[in-house]
Amino acid sequence: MIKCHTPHTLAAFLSSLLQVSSLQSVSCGLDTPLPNVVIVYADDVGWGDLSCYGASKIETTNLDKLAADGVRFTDAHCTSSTCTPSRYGMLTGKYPFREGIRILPPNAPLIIPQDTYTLADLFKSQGYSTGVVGKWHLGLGDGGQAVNWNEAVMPGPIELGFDYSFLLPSTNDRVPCVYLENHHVVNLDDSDPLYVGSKPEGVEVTEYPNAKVTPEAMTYYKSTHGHNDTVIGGVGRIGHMWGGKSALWDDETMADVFVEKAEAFVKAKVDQQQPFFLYFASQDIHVPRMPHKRFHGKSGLGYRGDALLQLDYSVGAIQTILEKYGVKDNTMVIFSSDNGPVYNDGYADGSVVLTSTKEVDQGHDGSGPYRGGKYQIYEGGTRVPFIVSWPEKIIPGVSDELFSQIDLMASFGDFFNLDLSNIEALDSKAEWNALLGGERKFDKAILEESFFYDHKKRRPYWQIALRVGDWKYIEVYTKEKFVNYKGLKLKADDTMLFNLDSDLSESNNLSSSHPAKLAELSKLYDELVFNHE
Ligand code: NG6
Ligand code: CA
Repeated sequence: MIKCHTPHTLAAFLSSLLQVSSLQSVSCGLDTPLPNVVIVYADDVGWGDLSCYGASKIETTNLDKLAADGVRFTDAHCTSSTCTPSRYGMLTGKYPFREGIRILPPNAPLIIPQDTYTLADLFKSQGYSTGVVGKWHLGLGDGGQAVNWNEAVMPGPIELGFDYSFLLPSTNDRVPCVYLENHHVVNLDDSDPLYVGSKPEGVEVTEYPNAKVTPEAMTYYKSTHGHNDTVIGGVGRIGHMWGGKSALWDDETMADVFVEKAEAFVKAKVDQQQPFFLYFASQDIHVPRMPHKRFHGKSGLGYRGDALLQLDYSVGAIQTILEKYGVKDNTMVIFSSDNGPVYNDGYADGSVVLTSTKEVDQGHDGSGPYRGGKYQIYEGGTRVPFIVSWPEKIIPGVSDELFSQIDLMASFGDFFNLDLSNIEALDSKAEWNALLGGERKFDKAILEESFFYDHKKRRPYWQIALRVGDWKYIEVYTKEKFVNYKGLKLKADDTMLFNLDSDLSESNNLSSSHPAKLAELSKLYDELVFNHE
């Protein structure tokens, strides 16, 4: 299905680099080996959470250094304001709303069909070794029946093009609280098998406290609404699990474990002289925020701030690893996040309560100047930190170009001279030049999506936004339409129109006062969302 127009020649490589605008000049050695690529994907980290993006209450030293040595994007986006959809979008190059992708429950099957072409497949086709370390949250198993965690757990990342995987299977607030290395749960003891969701009758395995029955078991901090099923490590989790005690992870060492696994992967590939693609998906700073004790109290911003420092540590550790094995200069490191910030997301960890427009904790505003955060369609939900470093090639700078994580797939395809035109519904645009800090080549339109369940009104809000330059057009759907969507031409219940140039905080809806702009964007929206081939 995927063809290489030409082999990856030096000429092709040079021409791809020459597309870079004068904004970013690059130099190219004659014996350039393929660059390694590391995507560091943070969880729930907002635009305003890093000091290089203007946060003044916290110092994210290593991320600041990465930004100072690379390109820091000010208008880059994840596809969605929640985790599973954003990860789906980045790894497949397809907008998640096309398949109705939502946050997955603990025991969900793999939501990316095995024959899907992924970012890992793309790198693998070019001779890279591919690895994923960290949070997965894209489901595991074939969906025909509940996953048997005591046998080979598949399909998963290995079946999607990754040669190696070391996973936190779902989220750190969901069971099962065990690591999965390739197809197997790590350190599982046969005499205490692991069950998730339900357990067979009459089986004797470790029983964990149920937070609803014994709330006093939540000794780390308390949790509420849905996060109070199984208590593991003194914290309530979403979903039920039994057994697998020897395999339980320790939240406070999770970041160190991921760094250790990343190091082993990098070392092995350098030893084998093979280029590598590593998708390093940190659990920080998703709830429950339980950083290692060495970070406790260090930020002055509570557990959330301390977890940010731990994330910053992980980024520094990865840089140190790349340096140690002599590959730092020719490794492209991309740092970003799967959605915007949230403070109180179910745990009484000292964070302030979510407000409808802004979340500010002790003067620290995780969405910076933007409105909203996680779960929301406003800029705070999807405009996230995005930093690209590649010491050998990139001249440091700041890019204000619109960029979406959806564009990573085709941009790398461009770099490798691949023809991706046959990939089903590929939304990805080949923006290699923009990725290196230059100008965007294709239209300046990207889509953003959010799905929010309003517990009070008991109905979901599903929203898709179109960004074109400074204009932002949003369609809002409610329950019936949400349920029926898929190939149907729907009329939204509501529309919004903002101009970010004059209204950064999206507070002035111009849909009545600017009918011509509204009609123009509505037409383009229909083309991109509904008439997409
Ligand atoms: C929500 C959880 C939230 C978080 C989120 C996933 C409730 C009430 N809320 O359903 O705590 O786990 O899912 O976050 O259960 S994400 O970053 O992985 O999308
Ligand atoms: Ca997230």
